[in-house]
Amino acid sequence: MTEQMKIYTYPDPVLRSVCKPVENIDENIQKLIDSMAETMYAAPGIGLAATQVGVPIRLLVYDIHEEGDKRNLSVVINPEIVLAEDSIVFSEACLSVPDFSADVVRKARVKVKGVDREGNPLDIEAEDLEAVCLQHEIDHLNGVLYIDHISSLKRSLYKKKLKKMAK
Ligand code: GNR
Ligand code: NI
Repeated sequence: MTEQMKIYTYPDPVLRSVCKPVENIDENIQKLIDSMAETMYAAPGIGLAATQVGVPIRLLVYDIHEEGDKRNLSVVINPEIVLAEDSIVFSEACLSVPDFSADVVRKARVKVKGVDREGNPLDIEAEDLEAVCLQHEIDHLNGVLYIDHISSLKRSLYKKKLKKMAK
């Protein structure tokens, strides 16, 4: 049985955690992966980092296919970007930064190493949306949000919007 988890939102300090590597892929990690997947699909979102559900460890899940029968969960434990090339501008959103989106400059292609949920080594070559998603999620594991990559003017617009919504 799995349960959905709470997604922490900006400016919660947990989102600024620099996450620790996963050392043992045990039963608790398997449960966490299942709960994160359920939380991501329910949101709905195309990716989720453990930080966002308040667990500061280097684990992310993603699935860039939005259509039902194409969906295929990817799990990356201890991800590392080993190659990144060319630039892409992508309009990003984040489950932890509600009611906002903005263009971010990212790498268009990345190679990411890590391990899967069985502990097998992973070597992912990604481009476009998948590359953007991986960079966005790996940023989360380092306590970085996409709004850190936008202009301070746009960021202050978002902060104003949050204040208004809180009233
Ligand atoms: O669901 C999400 N969509 C998205 C769109 C553009 C760029 C990045 C993302 S990731 C986001 C889910 C999320 O917040 N993951 O951390
Ligand atoms: Ni996000």
